[in-house]
Amino acid sequence: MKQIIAHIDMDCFFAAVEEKFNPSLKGKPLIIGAKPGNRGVVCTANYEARKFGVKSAMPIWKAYTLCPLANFIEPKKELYSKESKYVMNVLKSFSDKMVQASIDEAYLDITNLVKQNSNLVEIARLIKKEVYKKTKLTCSIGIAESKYVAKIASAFNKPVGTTIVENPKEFLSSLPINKIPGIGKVANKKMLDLNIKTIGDFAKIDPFILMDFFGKSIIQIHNVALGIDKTGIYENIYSDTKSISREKTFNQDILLKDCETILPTLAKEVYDDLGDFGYKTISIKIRYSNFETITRNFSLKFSSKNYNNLANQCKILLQKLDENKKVRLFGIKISNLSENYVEQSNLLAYI
Ligand code: TTP
Ligand code: MG
Repeated sequence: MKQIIAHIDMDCFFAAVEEKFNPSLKGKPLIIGAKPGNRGVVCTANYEARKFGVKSAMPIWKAYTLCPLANFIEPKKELYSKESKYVMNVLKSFSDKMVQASIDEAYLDITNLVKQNSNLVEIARLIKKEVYKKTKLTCSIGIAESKYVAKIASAFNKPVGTTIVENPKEFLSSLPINKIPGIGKVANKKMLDLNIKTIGDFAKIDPFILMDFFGKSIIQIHNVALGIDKTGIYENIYSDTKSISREKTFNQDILLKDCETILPTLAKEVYDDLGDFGYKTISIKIRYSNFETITRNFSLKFSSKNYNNLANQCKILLQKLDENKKVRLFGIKISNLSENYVEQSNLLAYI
């Protein structure tokens, strides 16, 4: 039997958790992020605030301009992580093949479940009902034979939506090209330069032409567009391109040497998102008070999954810069991620 994968993504997760613990916030625009008047960005907004054009990662001053009457709440990461664990536990109860992909999303291989109940709408309804019963939070679900198509599908009909994809090529064809996971800002711009606007446009292009522009890794992404991708929940076609990052904009510029104080917290947030991956490349980003922005990278010989390694390498990268310069933003990124990581210290032990 062919594999069936469900991608579950919580609806406006941080905002929904806030509403759960304070129901008086419901029904009105709610923005989680920095407080207006401070520097920083929107983490997320509830669906009422999104009607005003408020989006994740938007500067908070812009969100305030669009929706000044919204409630603004600073994020409570520990609370959201705790709620995330409850959600993931519910999802695990449906299938022992489950991979958490971020704080609010997971892939479930439901092939075995489908053997008992072939009604996919019913399965999705049961999952949503159980998540809500145990957490009082809602989610959206996409179901397909490929994890990437399932992910695109879960975002198709939000909130509380279910999208089942039987014909992936047809389903994807009219969607904008940047809906394919892995097509970020840079690739999207290149695609538009090539007059590729939709996933359907992309599917029609000869893969050999695409390789000239995007390299070999584009072939698997092209297979998603063609509707022939069958990537399972434990596989990853994006390990080269995937990265995890966090950055912090300071209310007042700080000295570069003071970035070391917040480094452990930022590194921990990045590390906590790593899930089953190991990282190879560590980068720091610094924006000085004059907006000059620099990045510095370091690549390990082997993948690591070690927090101290990450924090130490960031510190070393920071210490190479001019410690007396004023800094507006500090960011940490890990990339070159792989699921089959081997801890460097273990390898050395064998040599
Ligand atoms: P998402 O699942 O991307 O967004 P969401 O759950 O808020 O909304 P949707 O209904 O569209 O799924 O991200 C999950 C959480 O991650 C989100 O609630 C807040 C956090 N987040 C950030 O802090 N910064 C970001 O730029 C994004 C995209 C998310
Ligand atoms: Mg979500």
